[in-house]
Amino acid sequence: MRMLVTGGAGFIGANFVHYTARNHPGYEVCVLDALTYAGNRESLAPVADQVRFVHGDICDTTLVDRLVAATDVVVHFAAESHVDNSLLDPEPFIRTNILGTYTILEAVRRHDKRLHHISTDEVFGDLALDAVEKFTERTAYDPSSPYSAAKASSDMLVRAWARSFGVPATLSNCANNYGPYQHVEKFVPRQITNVLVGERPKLYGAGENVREWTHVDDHNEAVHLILTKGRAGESYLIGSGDERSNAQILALVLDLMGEPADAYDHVPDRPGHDLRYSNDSTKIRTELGWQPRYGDFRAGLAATIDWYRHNDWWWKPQKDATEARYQLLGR
Ligand code: NAD
Ligand code: TDX
Repeated sequence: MRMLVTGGAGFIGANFVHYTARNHPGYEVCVLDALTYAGNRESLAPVADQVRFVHGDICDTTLVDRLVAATDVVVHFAAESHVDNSLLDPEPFIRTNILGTYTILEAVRRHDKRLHHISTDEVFGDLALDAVEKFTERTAYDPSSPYSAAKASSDMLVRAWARSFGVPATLSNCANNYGPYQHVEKFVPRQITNVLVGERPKLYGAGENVREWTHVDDHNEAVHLILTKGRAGESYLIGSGDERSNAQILALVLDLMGEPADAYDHVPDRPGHDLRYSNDSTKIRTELGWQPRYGDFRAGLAATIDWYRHNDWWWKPQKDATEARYQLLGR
């Protein structure tokens, strides 16, 4: 199996490449990544001798065409992924998430290749805190931010190319991920690394917003199942079922790191802040037999804290620039 992984130097993509090298050592993996501020080649260092790395842009039609022609399957992670950045400057989100996905789709159409497109539960908008219903594969798209609108657009393109051109594509919409190699701009690593550098963690608004936390390896195991057993043209929602408010997560981080429970700051809320995400993942559980292995969130979070504690060489170079961006946003 030859596999082209876009965005393989990012958080989930790099963990996917590690997972693939561990569990499918016979696969030939090629990573295509533009190494934006979010990409880090060091994340692939442990598997460098098993992976071919191409430094390039998914909007580069000629390059993408050549790489897609030489693969069996494309797993498409590359994206601009951070909501707060999309509020500061939406342009790269439109370019990479929409035009980049279009470029991939045209290449897989020309060469008749299998595509799996990685998406997010944010395309569905949000739920009330007390809502009984969850997102399902049939929930209407209702994105809130430039990030989620651009991801929703990319999903729509994938669906259209599958239906109109018969492109053998699948999609997945996963809930919030946590684990090693996540950029320090994201909620969990930002708070852990703030504690590690002696800064106070930052909670948006009252901290009542709820996310469904899924370990990155559980996400990537689901992606592998979809690649081998998923049905072309279908979408699959992925989520652990473990919902927690931001305030609860922060309390756990502080507790696990031996900090007082009130050792954090409230900062102004994110405009348009989605209240709650919650995925009904019955379809992937029943059709493909997926179930999360990281059932104990506290243990998974403790291991993640441990990883950041022991790998400051990986995240320290990004910390100051990240906090400078947050200063511009007042958060
Ligand atoms: P990330 O920001 O950590 O990594 C994105 C990677 O894409 C980086 O390596 C970056 O260099 C690369 N990239 C960006 N623009 C590119 C371009 N034009 N050409 C080539 N490479 C480019 O993101 P992540 O958190 O790993 O997310 C990966 C995917 O998973 C995204 O599609 C995201 O929407 C989706 N997703 C993320 C989460 C989450 O919790 N992080 C949850 C659900 C879905
Ligand atoms: O410092 C912070 N304080 C805070 O309270 C940060 C960075 C975030 N937050 C809040 C905002 C959210 O309610 O924490 C929650 C999680 O924030 P993010 O890590 O920015 O994630 P989110 O906006 O939920 O989006 C994530 O999950 C879905 C990923 O970044 C997306 O790529 C994915 O699609």
